[in-house]
Amino acid sequence: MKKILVAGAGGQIGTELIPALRQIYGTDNVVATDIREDASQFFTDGGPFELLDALDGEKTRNLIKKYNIDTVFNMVALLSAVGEKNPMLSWKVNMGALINLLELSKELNLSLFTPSSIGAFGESTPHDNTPQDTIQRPGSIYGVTKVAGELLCDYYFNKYGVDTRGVRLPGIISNVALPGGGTTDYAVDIFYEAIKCKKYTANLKPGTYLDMMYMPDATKATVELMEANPDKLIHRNCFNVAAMSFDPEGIAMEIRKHIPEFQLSYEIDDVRQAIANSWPNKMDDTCAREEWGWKPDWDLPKMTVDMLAVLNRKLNSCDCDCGDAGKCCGKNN
Ligand code: AKB
Repeated sequence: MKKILVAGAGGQIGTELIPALRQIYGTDNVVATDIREDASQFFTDGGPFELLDALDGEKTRNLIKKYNIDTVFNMVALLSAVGEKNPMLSWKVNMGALINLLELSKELNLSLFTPSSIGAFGESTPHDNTPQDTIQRPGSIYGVTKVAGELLCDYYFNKYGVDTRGVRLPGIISNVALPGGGTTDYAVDIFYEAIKCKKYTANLKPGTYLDMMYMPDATKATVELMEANPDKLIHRNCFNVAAMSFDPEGIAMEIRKHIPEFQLSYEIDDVRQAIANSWPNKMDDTCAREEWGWKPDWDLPKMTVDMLAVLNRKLNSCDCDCGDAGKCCGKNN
């Protein structure tokens, strides 16, 4: 049985990865860690939670030893839009956590999962059916850290034999914790506003197609890659994984099938739009399918039905203003 530590467990993905991992490997075998004390509110099953700044190598080493950890999931990251507000902090956090965890993985023989992102691609990348191995010249600092991270993880595997693995995640849509500071955040927010206010103002233009994925598929990709037979992995850092691709009009049309009066308007965020323009419309994930059997379970129609059902229940007890429904009701309540 794996003994797992998740760094950055209080983020959008970590909050759902922890329960998924605990269901598979046992509650006591998965240690949730986060720099924020209030992150512990997400984990109410009695499993271990530790306060940890993943940039603190000494404390991370102590926790890894204390819990006999053999596998680490590194979910620490400042996302793309917030990274543009403070590029130095983005570099410090994203690279600092990774290099600490790589060094500890080398020293203590750990397996290490680190997600990359569609953000690892840039303007000169082919945008349609973006290949696994292609040009990666991102224009955002987030993208720069993701490419550097992919290269570092491969370096540690090739030079030291560290078992590093990762996927290039699309925008992740979930009904538990909200994303914070990403370019694809609108695709979560739109559901809260559609239910609460029957209208939404998108910050990306119509025609801005991006890869997206429902959270259950993101946790499935993460777990399945870490369980994959290493002999079959030609690539390691990182695999394209795709599930669906849509623009703001596409998701609005899908929501309208359930809320016919839903209205979409636009107020473009120039920083997010520039980032989104440089990202793929849709990635080719053939290598993930061939090397470890990746296959998504959720497409846009199926996800929309589930998101609306779950959020309808959640928002029933939540009194919020239009334009703020996501932030106000988006907690784990
Ligand atoms: C972001 O928008 O920054 C993230 C991502 C696609 O990596 N959701």
